[in-house]
Amino acid sequence: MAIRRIYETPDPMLRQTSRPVETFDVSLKTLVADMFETMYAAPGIGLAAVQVGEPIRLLVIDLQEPESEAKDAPIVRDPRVFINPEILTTSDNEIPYTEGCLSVPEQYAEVMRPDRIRAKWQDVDGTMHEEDIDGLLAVCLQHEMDHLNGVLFIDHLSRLRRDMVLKKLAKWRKENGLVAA
Ligand code: GNR
Ligand code: NI
Repeated sequence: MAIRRIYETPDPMLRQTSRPVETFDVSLKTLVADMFETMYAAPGIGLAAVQVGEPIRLLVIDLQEPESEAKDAPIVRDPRVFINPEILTTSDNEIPYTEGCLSVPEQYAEVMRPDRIRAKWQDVDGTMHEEDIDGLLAVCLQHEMDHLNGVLFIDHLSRLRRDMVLKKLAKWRKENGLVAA
């Protein structure tokens, strides 16, 4: 297992359209394991393969919710793999959620998305699944599926709000010594 480098905006890697996964072999399973390790280390709740430089239609999600409301409740891991995912239907009702992205580090903004989707996808063995999805999983799956199409959450914002986020990102990178002054 290995932690992979996460590509960040404006790297053109993130703007590619990822290609379908055709071979469900052992190298795919290695990539999935690396993606979980990278996502947990970041930490994040989702990661698309293109974010680690593999433009294929694969994403992982783990909402990692606490077991109870109690402070210090153990985190329950629920790793989920989505390969060649497709959205079959979306609800008419859109809700706001404050999103972040490991490829737009430390920046957050409210995005509107349908609150329920019906999706189908394959798992690491190539088996098909179909499910109704809502809540945070629906938000995260739509965010990750955008990555497969070269779309970032900031693309859903008005030009003004997007420019504000990018300006704050540049400031954050400067303050953290991530770009030349
Ligand atoms: O870790 C992440 N948190 C998050 C919060 C709200 C909506 C979407 C996300 S996904 C993000 C990790 C990431 O960048 N996935 O592509
Ligand atoms: Ni993201």
